[in-house]
Amino acid sequence: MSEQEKEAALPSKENFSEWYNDILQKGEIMDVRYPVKGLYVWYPFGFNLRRNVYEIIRKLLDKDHQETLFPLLIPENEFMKEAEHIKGFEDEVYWVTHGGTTPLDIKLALRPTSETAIYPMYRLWIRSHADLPLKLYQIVNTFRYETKHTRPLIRLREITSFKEAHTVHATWDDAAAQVDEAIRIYTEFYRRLAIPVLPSKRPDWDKFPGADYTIATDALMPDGKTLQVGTAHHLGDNFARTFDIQYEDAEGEQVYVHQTCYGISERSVAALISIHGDDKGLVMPPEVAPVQVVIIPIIFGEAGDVLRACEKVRDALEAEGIRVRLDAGDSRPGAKYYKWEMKGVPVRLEIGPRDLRNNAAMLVRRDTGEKQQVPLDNIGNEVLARFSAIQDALYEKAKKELDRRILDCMSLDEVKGNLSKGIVKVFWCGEKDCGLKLEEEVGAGILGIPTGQECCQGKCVVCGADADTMVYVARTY
Ligand code: 5CA
Ligand code: ZN
Repeated sequence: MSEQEKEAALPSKENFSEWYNDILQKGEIMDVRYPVKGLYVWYPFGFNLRRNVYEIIRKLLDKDHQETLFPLLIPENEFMKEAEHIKGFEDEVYWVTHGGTTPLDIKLALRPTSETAIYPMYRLWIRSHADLPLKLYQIVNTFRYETKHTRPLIRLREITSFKEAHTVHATWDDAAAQVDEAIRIYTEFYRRLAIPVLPSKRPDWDKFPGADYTIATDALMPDGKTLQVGTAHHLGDNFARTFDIQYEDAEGEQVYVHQTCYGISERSVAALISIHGDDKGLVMPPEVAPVQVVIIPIIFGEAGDVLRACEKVRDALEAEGIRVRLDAGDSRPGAKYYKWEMKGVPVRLEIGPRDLRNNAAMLVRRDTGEKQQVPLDNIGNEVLARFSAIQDALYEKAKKELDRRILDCMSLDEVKGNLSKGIVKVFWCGEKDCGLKLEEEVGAGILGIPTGQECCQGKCVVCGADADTMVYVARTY
């Protein structure tokens, strides 16, 4: 490694926090030098990754949702209607108070989330049971004056990639089914990013302000802390009563609707980078990688034949719809490997005179470093087969790591001893007092009760009473 490369190298991922900050810059994901706290700038490369990630969620939702776009500004009188909701958000709202030098009659909130922008319109749009269910989503920026430590992609004051869905249903049960469906969609979305997530029902004190209940999905970060990467909320008819959203049922009665909302943010990109990356840089599932294949010519003396072969391979891959780059620049091959490894390009093809004589290329996988000669005649299929192998391998690796780091614990001391390793699972009687005491004693949060898992009988780790549920507990971002 040259001096220059050493300087450009990442800290080891063992020092996760430093590694994370560094990779955002060196991988050209985010520039953190914007002069407002909690606001960051997408580099074009990072934005390209974001676009590919959001393309997946769009496609998944477009099957039976419609995309929409509501205003950023919410008038104070609408924002203040739902008591619980205000309590949850009032410390986090940015207010627009002036137009130029003129004070506004009605202050305007920068949306921290869009219930209070959307639901007054739902009131106008929904008339009868024939209008239901209604399932809309938007991908927008939202603003939250976060007071906890801000971090790029993870805790933002301007969330630039807030995907929020807002659905309306005839009954409470229909809305509950939609919450489950949302979690199913999110699990599939994260599966495509090769990220295993844990869905759990948040304890009551940690639900979304204004909701009946919240189901969240969490991902395990390399440092053992969890990141909440998606939430789905059952809103009951709470907002319907506040915003007077009613429909005429089959008998001609006016009935309040039942609603859900569910959101994800660029935390999805944070989890992707953190979970798959390594000491050499980004590692990406091929589906979202901005560059999927890089071709490096290995030239000794006369370049002509090798370059022509590389161009042919590039054209063949492009014809398959693969995002490919031919790096024919002047740097040494080693420097090029280094650069594209940092950028997380899933497949590298090296083509030199010897390969050409065999009508082959050397294929190198970013995730494992494995090298294999592949025939040029069938290069498109070879590459595509490798993409799906990489996708599967990334998921399997992350899943194994997650499973390894979920630890059953039977006492508070055991919990304390194991939290640095990952997520612990303990019996909890369900009493709020015990839950809060547990959180305080161990210095971590209850994520919630795992959904879709059968449980068992045990004793609450706090009070010793009979318990028939287990909860995940973790240090969280
Ligand atoms: N209206 C609902 C559903 S869209 C809502 O606002 N839910 S939320 O508050 O839980 O946010 C949805 C998701 O956005 C969270 O699960 C979390 O993954 C992400 N998120 C929340 N706050 C931030 C933040 N400050 N920075 C980055 N992501 C955030
Ligand atoms: Zn208890």
